[in-house]
Amino acid sequence: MSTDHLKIKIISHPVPERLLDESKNPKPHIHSIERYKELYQESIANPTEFWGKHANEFLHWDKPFENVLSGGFEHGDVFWFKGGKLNASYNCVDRHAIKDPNKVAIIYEANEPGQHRSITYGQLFRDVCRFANVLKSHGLKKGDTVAIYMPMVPEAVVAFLACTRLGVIHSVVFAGFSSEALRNRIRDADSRFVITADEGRRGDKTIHIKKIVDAALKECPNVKRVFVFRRTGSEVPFDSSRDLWWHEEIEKQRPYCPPEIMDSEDPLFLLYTSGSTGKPKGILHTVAGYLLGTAVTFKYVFDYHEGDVYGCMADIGWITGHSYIVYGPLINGATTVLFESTPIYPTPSRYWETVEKHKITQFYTAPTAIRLLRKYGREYVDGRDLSSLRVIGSVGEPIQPEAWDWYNEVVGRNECAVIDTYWQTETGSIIVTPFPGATVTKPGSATLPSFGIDLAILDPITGKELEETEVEGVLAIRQPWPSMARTIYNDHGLYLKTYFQHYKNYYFTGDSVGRDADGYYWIRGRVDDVINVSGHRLSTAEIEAALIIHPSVAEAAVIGIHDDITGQSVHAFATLKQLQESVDVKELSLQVSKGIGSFASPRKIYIVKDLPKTRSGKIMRRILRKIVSGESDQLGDLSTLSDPSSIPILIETVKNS
Ligand code: 6R9
Repeated sequence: MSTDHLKIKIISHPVPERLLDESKNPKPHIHSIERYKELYQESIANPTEFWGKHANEFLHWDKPFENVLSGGFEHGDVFWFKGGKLNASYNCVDRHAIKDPNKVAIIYEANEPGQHRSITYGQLFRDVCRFANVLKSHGLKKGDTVAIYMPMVPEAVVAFLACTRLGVIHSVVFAGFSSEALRNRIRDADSRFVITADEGRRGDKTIHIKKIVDAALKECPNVKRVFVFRRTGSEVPFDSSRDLWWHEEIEKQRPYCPPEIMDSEDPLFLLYTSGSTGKPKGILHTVAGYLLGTAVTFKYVFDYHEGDVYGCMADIGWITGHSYIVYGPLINGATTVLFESTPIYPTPSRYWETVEKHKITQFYTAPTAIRLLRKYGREYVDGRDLSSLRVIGSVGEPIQPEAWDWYNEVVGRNECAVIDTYWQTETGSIIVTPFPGATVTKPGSATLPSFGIDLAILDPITGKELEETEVEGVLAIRQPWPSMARTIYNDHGLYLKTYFQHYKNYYFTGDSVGRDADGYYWIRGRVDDVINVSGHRLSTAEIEAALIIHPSVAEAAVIGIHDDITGQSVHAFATLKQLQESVDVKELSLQVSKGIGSFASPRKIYIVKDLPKTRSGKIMRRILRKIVSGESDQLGDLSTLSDPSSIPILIETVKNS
């Protein structure tokens, strides 16, 4: 598929001058495209030297490693930093607490505005040690698994780090999953302990966390202990033979706990991904490689400098929260914001008030939030002092050029680097991204590979590598990188099959991609989101980008439906901006014809109130596909859906149109 039609409206953005003005800002670590290319070349041509050097610069080793890399994709036995020994919590906390105990580690922006507090590295150190001692006193030891089901409170971070201090593997379950989903994840990982809270608060909603845990545990006989952090103080069910209050337990413990010294390749954590079919996969990351990958990308991709205040709005229950709220920032000794609320509580200005109040320098969110705020309009952003911002980032989905432009102009005031960062739970850290001081950006493109990421575009059918610059295909990676997932928990066969057997000698991302004449990468969406109409290969993301240009459209989701003649036909769903009652669907069709070509214009357009989304904000096109195909009775696993009540309305709308 050619990208010619997009080039007309895509304007390249140079690095904002303000970022390169050393009288106003720190000099970017990667300050020119030449510097990027030099480091990138080095990282690909000589990964052993590149990563060996960085491993010594970014991590504290209790015993130095003997060998940088061994093993490979074929058997899935990649092994980084053999012989090395280290501890994650020591690296994230102790060394910074020793150097500067009063430096703020975490700014907790609580759900209710005005209720924020800061936790210094010194305090974090004591809290982590105390809670590690609690876990230890109940018999937890290296190699055990613990489920964490917590709201966005600093104690959640303490729980992560206390586990890693003991070499206990944490398996965080987003505190929005149902009891059934939680139960499946506890059982699959064989977690013996659960760390949770009484309740959570998000916007004007209360999440009955403890009740959900109790329901899940009815079918988890192996769980012996539940630690309950008191977040709201409401009365909750409490089984005194099993449950323990966090605050009572830590009182008993002293604030020092020696770190368990781990091997480089020991497991660090498990995180379940919400795969589109079948049961969720427990992605396993290991200590040294994961920490190094997140540390290096955090510093260079966000251009982190001492004194910055970094704010990632994701939830710690997702990989973005793990890598870029907790591990990446803390390894670097940064100040990281933990945001408990929603972008629209109590008003759609909440993000920007938070940026203003804490003088956030790097801000990281998802396209779904950007589209939502764009729908409310710029008056909620204007008037806020956002001058502290240097870098504004996006992750999770392709970002449509329209949303990118809005983010750049309204939030970034054309003075910030906009970084569209592409990566996955499995990659552990960012793999395609602009670098703030170096990369010319193009709205909608995640631009260029990160260090050590050896990208290839393959023909999806033949698996042959497409060597020319301007090609379309599926995205794969040629060489191992430190933060890649090492296995799927208890199913190494599935790991090999999913990532390494589709295309021999490559890691397969599952995403389709285009590369333009400048070598820039354009992520089109998951391979199962690609539509083929009469031999024209179309991406759902691209059609959606065209639809969202229409002034009435807030969000769009596009799917391919089987058609005997053309192979597939395009069906589109759209939600309208606030105060828009209706829209002429012919205009929307025209928008797609104009943007891409009439072959891409939807056979049918449904105007709906809400789109089905996962709790992390990804549109679930699989559900739309089933509904339109008349298979509403076979919607499959809905456990990751954020609002199941939207489904019957959707079915009705489709039926009536
Ligand atoms: C970090 C995260 C991974 C999938 C990935 C892709 C999509 C993420 C993107 C993007 C286009 C970006 N994705 N970032 N697509 N542009 N900047 O989201 O991990 O939840 O595992 O999702 O998300 O399809 O394959 P995860």
